[in-house]
Amino acid sequence: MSRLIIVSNRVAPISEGGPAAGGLAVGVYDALKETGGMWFGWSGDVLSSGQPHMQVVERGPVTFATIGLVRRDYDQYYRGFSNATLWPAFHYRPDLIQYDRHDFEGYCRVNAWLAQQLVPLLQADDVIWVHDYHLIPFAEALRAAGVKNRIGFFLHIPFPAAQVLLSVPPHRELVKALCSFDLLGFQTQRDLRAFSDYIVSEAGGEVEPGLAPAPATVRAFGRTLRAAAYPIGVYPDEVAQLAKAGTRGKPVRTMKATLHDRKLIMSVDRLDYSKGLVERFRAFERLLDRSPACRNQVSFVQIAPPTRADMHAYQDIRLRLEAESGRINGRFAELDWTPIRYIHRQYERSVLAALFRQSHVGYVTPLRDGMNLVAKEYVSAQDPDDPGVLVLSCFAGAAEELSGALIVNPIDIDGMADALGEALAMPLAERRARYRDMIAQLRENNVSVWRDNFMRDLRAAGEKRRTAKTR
Ligand code: GDG
Repeated sequence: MSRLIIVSNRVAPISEGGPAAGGLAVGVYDALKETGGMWFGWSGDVLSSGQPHMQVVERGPVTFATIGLVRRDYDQYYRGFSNATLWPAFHYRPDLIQYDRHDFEGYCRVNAWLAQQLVPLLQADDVIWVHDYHLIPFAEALRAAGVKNRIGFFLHIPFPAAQVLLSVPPHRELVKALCSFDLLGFQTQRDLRAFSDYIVSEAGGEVEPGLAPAPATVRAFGRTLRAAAYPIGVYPDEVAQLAKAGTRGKPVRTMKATLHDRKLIMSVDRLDYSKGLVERFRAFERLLDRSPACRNQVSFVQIAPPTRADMHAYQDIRLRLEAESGRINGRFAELDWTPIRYIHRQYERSVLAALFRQSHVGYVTPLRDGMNLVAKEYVSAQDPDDPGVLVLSCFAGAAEELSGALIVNPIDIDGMADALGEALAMPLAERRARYRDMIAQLRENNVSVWRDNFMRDLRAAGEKRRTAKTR
C-alpha cells in the first residue's frame, strides 16, 4: 500500500512509544505505523535569527520531519492570518476578526515554503493528508511545484456560513485553494452544507450529493473534487481504562476528599473565547441563584489550560473569566465551600479522565466547535453502572451524534441552568439509558473509523482523477 504523508501545522511531540497526546495524534500515528510514512510540519520553534533547518527523526516505519519558523513567518502565518483572521471567522466571531493583507501574504508564502520543503521528500505514489485551517493553500502550492499525488484535507474547526465567510477579504482565494485538494473532509453535515452553499451561491460551482456513504462531487474553479463529513472520534475503551487508572492516583483522591459528598460538575477546555466559558459560569451562577438547595451541595471545576497566550483576544478572555469566577465565588462561597474552582493549568490525561468519571455532570458548552473531543471523552470515561450526564451545546459538532446528551443553547443562560438542574437530579435509569445510547455511537465511530473512511475516499478520489486524466 502507498505511503501516507500527514501534514499538520504542529507535529505531535513523540516519545519512544508514540505520541504523548491522545485522540487525533494517536489515531493518525496508528495509520502511519500501518502503512509507513511521514508526519511533516512546524516543530513549534520560533527562530529570532538564522535559517530554519529540517529535523528528520525515524521511529520504525514512521519518519517525523519538522522545521522551525522565523519570527516574521510565525507572526504573519500563525498568529496573524491563521489565528487572528481565520479562527474567529470560522467560529462565527466576525467582531474579533483582524485582517492585514500582509499577514495573508505571509500565510500564502509560508504555505508555499513548507510545500517546497516537503517536495524533495515525496515519492510518486504517496498519499498526502493535510490537516486544518493553517494549511488551506497547501495543495495549491504542491500542485504549483508539479506534485500529482492524491491530496486530501480535513478541517477540524467549523466551516462558516457563506455570509460569515464573506467577511474574510480573501474568501474567494481560500475556497479556490481548497478546490485544489482531491478530497475535503468536514466534521459535520452542517459544515459540508455551508461549504456547498458557498460553492453554489458565491463561486458559481455545483455540488452533486453522493449516495451515502459516497462523498459529494464538487465542480468549481475548473476542478472536480470530492467532499464529505467525517466526524472525528476517540478510542472510548482506552479513555475508560485511563479513567479507571487515574481514579487510584493521588491528585484525584485528594480532590475527592475536598469535595466531601458534594456533587461535581466538570469542564475542561483550552482557554479560548470559542468555548463559551463566561456564559457557562453565568449559567452556574443562575442555578445557585434560583436553587438554594444547590448551594454548598454542588462544586463546579473548570480546568482551562492556557493557549495562544500572546494574543490580545486570549488575554481578554482570561481577564473576563478571572473576574467572573471571582465575582461569583465572592457572592456565594462559604468558609468551607468554593462554588467554582477555576484552574488555568494543564493536567495529565489520566487525571482528566478520572475527574470525568468522578463527576455527576460533564458541562461542555462551546459557542462554536468543530467537534469537541472533550464531550466524547467525558462519555467514554463514565462508569456504566453509575454514569454522569453530559450537558452539551447545540453548536458543538458532537451534538449531531450525541443525542443522549442534554442539548443546550449556550446563549440561553436560563436554559443552561435548567439543564444543569435536570442533570443533577436525573434518575439512575435515565442516566444509564442515555449513556448506553452515546457509548454505542462512540464505539461505532471511533477514531480509526474516522481515519479509515477518510483514507478510503481519498484513495478512491485520486483513482478517479487519474482515470479521468488518462481517458
Ligand atoms: C480542535 C477543534 C475538534 C484539554 N485540556 C487538557 C487536555 N485537553 C485535551 C482534551 C481533548 C483536546 O485537548 C481538546 O480537543 P477539543 O476537541 O475539545 O478542542 P480543540 O483543542 O479546540 O480541537 C475541535 C478537535 O480539533 C479535533 O478535531 O474536536 O472542535 O477546535 O482531547 O482532552 N489534555 C491534557 N491536559 C489538559 O489540561 N493532557
